[in-house]
This record gives sequence, C-alpha cells and structure tokens, in this order.
Amino acid sequence: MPASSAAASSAPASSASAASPASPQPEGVRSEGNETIAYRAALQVIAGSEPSIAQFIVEELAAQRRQLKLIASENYASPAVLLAMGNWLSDKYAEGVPGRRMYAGCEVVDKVETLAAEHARELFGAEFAYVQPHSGIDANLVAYWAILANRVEAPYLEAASAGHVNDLTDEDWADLRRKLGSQRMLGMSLDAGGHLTHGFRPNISGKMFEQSSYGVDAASGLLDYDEVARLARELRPLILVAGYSAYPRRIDFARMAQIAADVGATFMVDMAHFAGLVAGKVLTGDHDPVPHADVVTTTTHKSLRGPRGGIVLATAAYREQVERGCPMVLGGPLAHVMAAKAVALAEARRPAFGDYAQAIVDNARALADGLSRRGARLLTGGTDNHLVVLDVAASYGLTGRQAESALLDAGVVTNRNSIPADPNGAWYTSGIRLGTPALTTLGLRAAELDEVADIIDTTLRATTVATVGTGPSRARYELDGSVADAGRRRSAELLSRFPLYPELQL
Ligand code: DSN
Repeated sequence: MPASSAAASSAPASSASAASPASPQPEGVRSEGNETIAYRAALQVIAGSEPSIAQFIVEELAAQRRQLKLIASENYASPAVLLAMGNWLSDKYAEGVPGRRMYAGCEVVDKVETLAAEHARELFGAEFAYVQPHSGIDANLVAYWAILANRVEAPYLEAASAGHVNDLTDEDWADLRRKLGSQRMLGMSLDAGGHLTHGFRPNISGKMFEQSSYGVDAASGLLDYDEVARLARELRPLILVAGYSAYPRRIDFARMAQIAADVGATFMVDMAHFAGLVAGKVLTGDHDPVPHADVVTTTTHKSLRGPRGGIVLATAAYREQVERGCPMVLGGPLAHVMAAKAVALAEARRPAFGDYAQAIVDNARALADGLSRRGARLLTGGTDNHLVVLDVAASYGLTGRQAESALLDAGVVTNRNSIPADPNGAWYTSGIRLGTPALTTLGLRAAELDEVADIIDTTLRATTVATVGTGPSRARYELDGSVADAGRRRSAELLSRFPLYPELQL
C-alpha cells in the first residue's frame, strides 16, 4: 500500500471485515516484501504470454511515480484491492443475483457478491446495495431504468392487469415504450459541475429523457436551491438528480430531497466523487445523501479508493427493480471486481479511513488557500470537499488546455474543466480541476499542499499563450524550459518523500 497509508490513514492490507477485528495472518503468509514477490511473480507469468503487456504494466507504475496526481476522480488502490482482481473469479458467468442466477456453479460468486453488498450496506447505512455495476455510467443506467421500471412500468402493468411485459398486447407494449421514453429528468448542468450521465445529449441519459438542468448562482458560483425548486415546480420531473464531478462545495441533500418530494420526483444522488467522504463520515447529516435519497449511485475507484466499478444503493422500495440491473442493462457481473470491491469496502469500514477522508478535505482546503493567497481565482472562492476548480482564464489568461499541458511539463497531472458559461467551450475550457484524494493517499498534508499550490502558481504564471497565424492559440503555449524543469524537480522531491507503493520493488 502507499506509504502514506502506512503512515497516516491508510488502506490496510487485510480484507477482514471491519465488523470483527482483523484475524491474524497465518504464520509466514504475510511478511515484508509480499507485494514485491506477488507482483514480480505475476509479471513473469504475464510476460510468458505477452511480454509487452508486462512491460507496459511496469511502465505505468513508473509513469505514475513521476507525477503529482491531482485528478480529482483518481486514487491509488491498495495492493490487496488490486490483487483481488487478478484471478479466476473473472472466469465465471453469474447473471442474476446471489441465490438466483442464470448459470449453475455460482456458489462462491454468491458469497463474494453477498459480502461486498453487506460491506456497502453497513458502510453507508443503506437499506439495499447492488455491487454489480461495472462503472459509474452503468450504475446510473441501472438506477435510471430501475426508477423507470418502478414509477412507469410497474403501474402500467398493474393497470393493464399484466404480470409481465410479455403479457402486454403489441399496442400496449408500444404505448409503454413511448411512456418510458418520454419522462423528464432534472440534473445539474455540465458546465456548473454536473456530469455527462445526468442527462446530456452525447450520453444515453440525454437520449432517454427529456432533460433540463439547474446551474449555479452567477455571482457566488453556489447552488441556488430556490432556483432548483422553481425549476422542479415548473418542469415536474420524474427524477431529480443531485451530484457532481466538478462542484467544490457540499450539497444540502435534505433540501434537495424536499424539493423532489414537493413535486413527486424520485430523488437520485450520484455520489461517485465524494463517496469516500461519506464513507469516512466527513459528510454527515444533511450532507450525507444516503438517508435522504431514494437511489444513490457511486463509483468505487475515486475517493472511495477501490477498484474501477460502480455500486447502486437504494431504499427497499426500489430493491426489486435495481436487482434486475443484470441483465436489464448490464452484462454478467465481474466477480473478480466485486471481490476487490469487498476488500476496498472492508478497508473503508476501518476507523483509519475516517482520518484519510478528513485529510482529503483538509488538503483540498490547504491547496485552495495556497492558490488564493498567491492571487489565483477559484470557483466559489474555495472548497469544502475534495476538489478545487481553478479559473485559469481569469487567473493567468490561459485556457484549461494550455494550463493542463503546462502543468504536465512541471510534473503535475490535472484535467481541464469547463466553468459556468465557459467562453472557451467544453474542449479548451477555462478551468482546471484539482483533487486531493490521490496525494492524500500518498501521505502529503497541508504543508506539502501549499508547496503544490506554489508549483502550480509558479508554472502557470510563467506560461504564455502562443500565437498561431495572426491570433492567439487556445492549445499552444510557451513555457521556459528552466521553469518546467524546476517544477518537475520540486514535484519529484515531493514524490521522493511520499513514494507511490514504496513496498513494491520491481
Ligand atoms: N471521469 C470522471 C471524472 O473525472 O469526474 C467522471 O466520470
């Protein structure tokens, strides 16, 4: 596991349930260097079939060890999580749910899925957890179709005295399909920090729903709940979606739930970005979506620090429809990834994960303060979650694309992001999104985040817009090589003090 983990917060190596103390490892099973032994052996086996892939795996570790990772949606999972994915659980088909599968021989997969779901339910205090989604998009699709099945299909079948869609006449089936395809959804707009899967045209959610968006207040950059309520009353959506991928503040989910209830909407929250803060009990009360929403979706690989994948949490009222996620919209569950989810969720149930989650937020605030003190403009003026959105157009006269590239030259990996009413559009953008889950896993704390703020600010101040033809480019930039070199040296110095997977010597 990452050094920090060992030092401060970290992801324990054992996968034992948090409900009971971790059982001691059998003699000789766990010793220093186990991770190195495991990966060296695995790489040799892989190289026996395709040496290039073994090489690429090693290269990726080296690349990740060279960069300060500030991508808000990424993290470093523990070796226990990663190793749980590399095995024969992958070979099993298990469509259906535990105890009710479409294939024989799923007894072990049933145990894996049941344990992962139990950890998820206990960790988040949810009535029901579905751990099969392969990604965040999949989790949201399962949620949308479960809500449509619950709110549109089930009443239709009941009115038609039909027990199953196959019992409907062709005419009624066509009518039901039209109804399923003409429902309204209200979610946060993409440029305000929402997500593509919350009803935007390039994503299937935008094609399924008649979608409308709420944004943020133009002056403060904050969610305007009165405006959300006004839009909900005007549009009367079937689903109100809350959640974000680039909004640096907490959401009052109690208030959003009331807005949904007032118009008869199902309240769905996509907590993919901040699930780790919910798990670590940093977001509680009105800021915890689980007690307030009908359906909550998440990914498992962001602040939650697990394998790539998704989860749907739901109230008992939606359980039956959520459980039909596979084969309704999902292919066969990835049993090896469900196993890794169980390991990560067990890690997240330990008290140390709460310290980690709090450190993520403290670090984001230190980063925001460091940037603000140096004169940068941040959306909403700061942060109270895990991310910061830096307006690089207002702060440095750059596009997000130029800033992202210049920072990479300095050893800092970020991603460009739209800001509300972005004059540079969604490709070039005017913002950079910075998140602290990964650096917090490495063990960096406030003093180091201030150093990171200085590397970012120094690099971007030295970056200028290149001219192409007669006008300014939105992609090309100029950055003196000595400034980039200095940034890379400073980034490397931090990474040498807080190395990624220090226990791995490949
Ligand atoms: N790609 C993720 C992010 O970066 O926020 C969301 O899907």
